[in-house]
Amino acid sequence: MLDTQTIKEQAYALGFDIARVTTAQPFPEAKKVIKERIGRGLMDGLSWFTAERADVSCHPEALLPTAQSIISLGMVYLTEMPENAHEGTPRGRIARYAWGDDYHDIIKPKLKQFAEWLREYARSEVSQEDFETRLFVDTGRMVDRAVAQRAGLGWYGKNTNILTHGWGSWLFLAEIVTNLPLTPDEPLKANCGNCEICLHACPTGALPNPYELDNTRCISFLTIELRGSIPLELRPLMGTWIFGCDICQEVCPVNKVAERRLGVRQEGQKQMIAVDSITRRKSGPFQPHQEYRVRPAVGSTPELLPLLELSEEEFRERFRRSPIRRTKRRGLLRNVCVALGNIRDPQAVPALIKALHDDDPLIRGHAAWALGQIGGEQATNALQERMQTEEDSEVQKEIRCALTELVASS
Ligand code: B12
Ligand code: SF4
Ligand code: SF4
Repeated sequence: MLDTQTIKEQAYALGFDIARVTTAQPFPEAKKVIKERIGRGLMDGLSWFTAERADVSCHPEALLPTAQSIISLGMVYLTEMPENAHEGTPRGRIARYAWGDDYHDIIKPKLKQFAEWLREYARSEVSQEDFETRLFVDTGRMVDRAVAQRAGLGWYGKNTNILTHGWGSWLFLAEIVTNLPLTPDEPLKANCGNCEICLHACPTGALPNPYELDNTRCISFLTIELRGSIPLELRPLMGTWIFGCDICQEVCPVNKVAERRLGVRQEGQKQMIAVDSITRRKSGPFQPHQEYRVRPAVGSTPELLPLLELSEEEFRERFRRSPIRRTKRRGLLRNVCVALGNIRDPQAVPALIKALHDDDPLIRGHAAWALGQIGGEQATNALQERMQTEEDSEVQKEIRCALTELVASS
C-alpha cells in the first residue's frame, strides 16, 4: 500500500493546503439529499443540475470504473482585505473568492501535476503500471463537499459550506479519483453545535433550514449563474453584492477565528496577528496564495459608476483572468444597476440614464428599476422619455413598474 503521508506532503508541496483521503464508495446520503432538493425546486435555475447528474456525481465508479480512492484537496483563498478607499462614491461588493485570479485556472494545472507525480510514485513504489485518474474542481460531475466531509477534510456548516479547522470555509475544494488503493481518513466529529448565526444573517432567506440552501434565493446564484432578469422582490434584499455573496461566511465564528489566526486584517484591526502551527506546511507562517490576492483591476469593493461605463471589450480586458468574466458584461451591469438602486445615491442618476439606453434590454430594464428606486425629477423624466421609444416588452414593463413606484412614493 502506498504511504498516504508522502502523498499528502506532495499535495502541500504543490500548493494545496489540506489533503485527505476517502474511499471511492458511492455517496448514497448525498444522492438522496440532492434528489430531494431538486424535487422541492431548491435547485431551480441550474438547468444542468439534474437527478441524472446526481446518479453519476455520487457514484465515483460511474466516473472511473476502476476507482478505489479519492484524494480530497483544499486550497485556501483567504487573503488580506484591502483598505476601503474613496468613501463617498457608490461601491459594490465582490465575494472574496473572486478578488484574484480564477481558481479553476490555478487548480487544474496543479491537479495535472499531482496526477503525474502520483503515476510515477505508484510505478516506483508498488510497480503499478495501470494507473488511472479523473481530476475534478467545481465544474466536474463530482460532489466536492460530500467528498471533503467523508474524507475528514472538514465538516458541513449549517450554511452548507465545508468548514475546516484553521481556515474555516475560506477554501476551494478539488479531488483526484484514482484506481490506487489508499488508506482512508476518518470523517471529523466537529459540527456547528447550537449556533445558527448564518441562518439569520442571510438577507434573502436562502437558508430556510440548517444545511439547506434555496438556490433560487441565493445572491450567489442571482448575481453569477442567473442569466435573465433578477426577480423584483429579491432585488431590494441584495444590498451591494455585484458578484457572489459572503454574508453567511463572514458572520461565521469559525471563519472569524480563522481570519484572526491567519493574520488577515479584520475591519478596524490595524496590526497583523502572528500565525502559528495551523499552516499548510509543518513549520513557517501561512502565506496567502498570491493568485487570490485582490487584483487592482478587479478590487473587492469596486466603484460602481465606472463599471456601468464598460464596453464589451473593456469588460473582457478588465476581467480577463477573473471568475467575474462568467457573468459577461450584461450580467455584471445588471447587478451593478441593482446595487445602485439599493444605494439610492442621486449621483448615479446620469450613469443610469445612459444605461437606460444600452443596447442590451437586460441592462435597460434593471437601469429602469434602479432609477425608480432613486427617484427625483431627472430620473422620472428620463423614464417617461424612454417609454416613448422603448420597443422591448420586458423593458416597457420595468419602466412602467418604476414609474408606478415613483408615483406611489411621491
Ligand atoms: C451548484 C453550486 C452552487 C450553487 C448552489 C449551491 C447549492 N445549493 O449547493 C450556488 C451558485 C448558489 C453556489 C453558491 C456558492 N458556492 Co458553490 N457550488 C456549487 C457546486 C457546483 C455544486 C454543489 C452541490 O452539489 N449542491 C447540491 C447540494 C444539495 O449539496 P450540498 O449543499 O453540499 O448539500 C449537502 C448538505 O446539505 C448535507 N446535508 C444535508 N442535510 C444535512 C444534515 C446534517 C445534519 C448534515 C451534517 C449535513 C447535511 O448533505 C448534502 C449532500 O452532500 C459546487 C462544486 C461541486 N462540483 O460540488 C460548488 C461549491 C459548493 N461552491 C463553492 C463556493 C465557494 C460557493 C460560494 C461561497 C460562492 C460565493 N461566495 O458566492 C457560495 C456559497 C453559498 C452557500 N451558502 O452554500 C465551493 C464550496 C467550498 C466550501 N468550503 O464548501 C464549491 C465546493 C466549489 C469548489 N470546488 O470549491 N454554489
Ligand atoms: S451566499 Fe448570501 S444569499 Fe447565499 S445563502 Fe449565504 S448569505 Fe444567503
Ligand atoms: S455561522 Fe454558526 S451555524 Fe453557520 S456555519 Fe458557522 S458555526 Fe455553523
